[in-house]
Amino acid sequence: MTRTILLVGAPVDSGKRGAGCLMGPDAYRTARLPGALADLGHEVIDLGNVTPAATEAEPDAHLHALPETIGWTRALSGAAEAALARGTAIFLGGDHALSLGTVHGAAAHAASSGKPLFVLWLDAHSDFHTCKTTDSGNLHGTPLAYLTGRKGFPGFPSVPHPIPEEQVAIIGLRSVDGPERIALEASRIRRHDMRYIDEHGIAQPLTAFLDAVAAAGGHLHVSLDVDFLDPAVAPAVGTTVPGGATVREAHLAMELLYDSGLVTSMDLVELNPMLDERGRTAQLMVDLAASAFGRRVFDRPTPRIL
Ligand code: HAR
Ligand code: MN
Ligand code: MN
Ligand code: MN
Repeated sequence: MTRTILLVGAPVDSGKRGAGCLMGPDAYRTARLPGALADLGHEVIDLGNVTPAATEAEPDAHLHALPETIGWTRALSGAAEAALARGTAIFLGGDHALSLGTVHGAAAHAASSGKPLFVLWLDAHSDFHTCKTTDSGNLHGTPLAYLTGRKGFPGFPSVPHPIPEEQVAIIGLRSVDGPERIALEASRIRRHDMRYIDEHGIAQPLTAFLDAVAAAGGHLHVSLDVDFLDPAVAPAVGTTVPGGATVREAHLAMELLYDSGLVTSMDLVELNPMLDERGRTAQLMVDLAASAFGRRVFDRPTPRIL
């Protein structure tokens, strides 16, 4: 199935202290994401980069760059809703704080289409802190709490369409803070840590989730954090955790997503090109996106000799 794919640059770098994710959108363009998708027959429209909305929010002593992140949330929600009205949206991050906005907008789009929105979070982390529970003060660790409607986000846009917890699945977990663990265990969020993947493979929990999305006739937003991957294959991220997904586990997840035909939007987050090695992480993320939109394993191009 060929689609109209809108690329939306989201150079968000306010969600944590180490800078560099603002270069992510251009790294994806340089690694030829638009061409890779066009090679698969899709119509690809690069909408360029979003800029944060102006905000009157006050800085907070504990929360890093709060006003900037609120401004991004507002701008990206609108950009996501507008892009989704035209086709399938891929958001080129930027750190994971961008999902505060993109999923907020995707939820509005789904609601206006009369469809339930499901969210697949491929991440080492659960990103389930509120502004009150975060120890680091880094807002990239909060989007799933915000989007599921938890309290504790003063100054942020209200969440008129919270994602019901049972419509969220996190796969790849191996670093969860104490308050997140308590909140997760009290929630109906579906979650599979790396031990579960080791024992059962990635296809089983993912297929079960996709079956639920299909049965509900839902839209599906996928949020792919670079640190879902093992740092040995994806070093360009500030929050590496050993023991992540292999190259093939990640590709299989993308291939199953493509086969499902369910993906309506996707975030590519946390790529920090400052930390990359000869662009290999950017290239892997581009290859994963290509798999998610139809590239088959035996169709992979022969790697170029650098
Ligand atoms: N839980 C930690 C914190 O809140 C680390 C969060 C890291 N988040 C991301 N995205 N890199 O998953 O600071
Ligand atoms: Mn739609
Ligand atoms: Mn994350
Ligand atoms: Mn993460």
